[in-house]
Amino acid sequence: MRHPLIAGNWKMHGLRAHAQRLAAEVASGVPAPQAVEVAICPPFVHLADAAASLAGSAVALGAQNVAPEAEGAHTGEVSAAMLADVGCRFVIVGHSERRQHYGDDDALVARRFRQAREAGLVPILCVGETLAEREADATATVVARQVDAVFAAVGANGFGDAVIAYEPVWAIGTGRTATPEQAQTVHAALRDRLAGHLGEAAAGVRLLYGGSMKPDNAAALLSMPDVDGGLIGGASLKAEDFLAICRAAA
Ligand code: 3PY
Repeated sequence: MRHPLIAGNWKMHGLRAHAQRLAAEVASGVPAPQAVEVAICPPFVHLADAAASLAGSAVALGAQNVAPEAEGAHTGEVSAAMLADVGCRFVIVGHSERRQHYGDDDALVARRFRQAREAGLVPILCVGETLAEREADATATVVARQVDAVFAAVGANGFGDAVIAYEPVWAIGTGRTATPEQAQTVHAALRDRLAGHLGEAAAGVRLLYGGSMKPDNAAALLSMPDVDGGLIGGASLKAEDFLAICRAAA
């Protein structure tokens, strides 16, 4: 039985007061932790404030990215150890916005993943195809390549309790959402691919759907057998919407 996970990806939104308030509202409204695990991923500068607002609650903290190196002369980067030190449990790696706009290729994403694991963080590895790739019938090949790159870097033992988020690029920030059946097809393909690397342990890996999950489509997506939660963009910025999705997963 996989424990559902709902993680909010706040992206680059909100100032300090908003982050403090939103984290506190989420903390006070979450369903029982046995029913669903909930995490929020604020921008780096808000992590310490969010950690304070979440203190004593069951909501976990995550970051949106991590440096591919452990430490050193890397101006502007934030290390995995720093994230763990500020209270993070999760970190998103390879979000499509980073792959598309900041040069995060498969090799770089794998290095970020490795740093996260070495610091004891749980990576949320994002994979997904562009519209052109979907139309060329290449979805399964693309997500398999993105997953394989991580296993090539860390091996089966290095995967640990990492989570995978399937985020079709054509559904990110566009308001378009994969249908529950489209999501299930890709999640099942992902689980098969994971089985090639992990054997039976693939059945325990949590596969999140990301890409415009909202209160009105969450229940249908989460009803699919291989959809174990969600990575939530815009709808994670309003406590009411985010908590409605958490309840749908509980
Ligand atoms: C979205 O829902 O737009 C996301 O990118 C979630 O990470």
